[in-house]
Amino acid sequence: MIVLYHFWSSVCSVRCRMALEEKGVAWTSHYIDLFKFDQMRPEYLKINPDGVVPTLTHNGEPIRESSIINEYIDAAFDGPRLVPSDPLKAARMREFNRKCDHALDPIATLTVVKYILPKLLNRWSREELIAQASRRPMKYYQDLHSRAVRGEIGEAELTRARAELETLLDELESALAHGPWIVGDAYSLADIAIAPYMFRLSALGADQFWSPGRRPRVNDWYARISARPAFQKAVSWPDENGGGYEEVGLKPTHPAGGA
Ligand SMILES: N[C@@H](CCC(=O)N[C@@H](CS)C(=O)NCC(=O)O)C(=O)O
Repeated sequence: MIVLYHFWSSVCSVRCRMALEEKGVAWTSHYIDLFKFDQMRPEYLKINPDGVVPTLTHNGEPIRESSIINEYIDAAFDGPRLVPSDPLKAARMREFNRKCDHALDPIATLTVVKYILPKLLNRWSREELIAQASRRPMKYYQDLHSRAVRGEIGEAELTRARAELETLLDELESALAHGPWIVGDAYSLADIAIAPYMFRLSALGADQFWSPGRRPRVNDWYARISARPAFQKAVSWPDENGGGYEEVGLKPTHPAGGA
């Protein structure tokens, strides 16, 4: 029995849905609605004490951390290999994955201000959101959410977040000099690690980071990845609480036609 605890738009959840779909694994969805604070329910904290998504359970054993979950999915299940068999390429893949894991911070900073807070404010009062922020197990999310609700994340911080992502996208542009995918010829977990960020950036209207004239290799890579059925399926999971990105005036784009 394979269960993914996940949320429709969470970039880390999209990563794991992408890996499961690429491998053709049959899995069961357990939806954790971050906008209803399901992530802080005692029964979920038993399998994920940090109160974050995703978590994969396989025969009742929980596996946490999207990058680790994806390595597990690749090792444990049949289907196309997503970790290169060549040790050097596998090392390059893990280097890139680690950079992506660190870049969750600037993604979360942009996201909380431009997308999550507006959605939450349609459902909860500021007082309720401050109280919920203080209940979060991770200090990082306590601070991020309470500062967002108090309006303390200003333009300077958002500019710094965009600059960090520019650096990551420069590294992506360089990596793609060696082949169609990040570690060369083979599509791998490195491509899966960053693709959900790109989709999120497109929703935030930040897809000016890449275009045929600006980072052309990134632009072509994103067109290739957007055409993959596993990507399209992974980014199309519905907002089970309704409203989607459109509720707050955002519209993701990708060359395959949007999700
Ligand atoms: N390093 C973790 C990060 C997980 C994480 O931060 N997930 C976000 C969604 S992408 C979350 O659950 N946030 C909880 C919240 O906003 O309260 C992973 O890669 O799985």
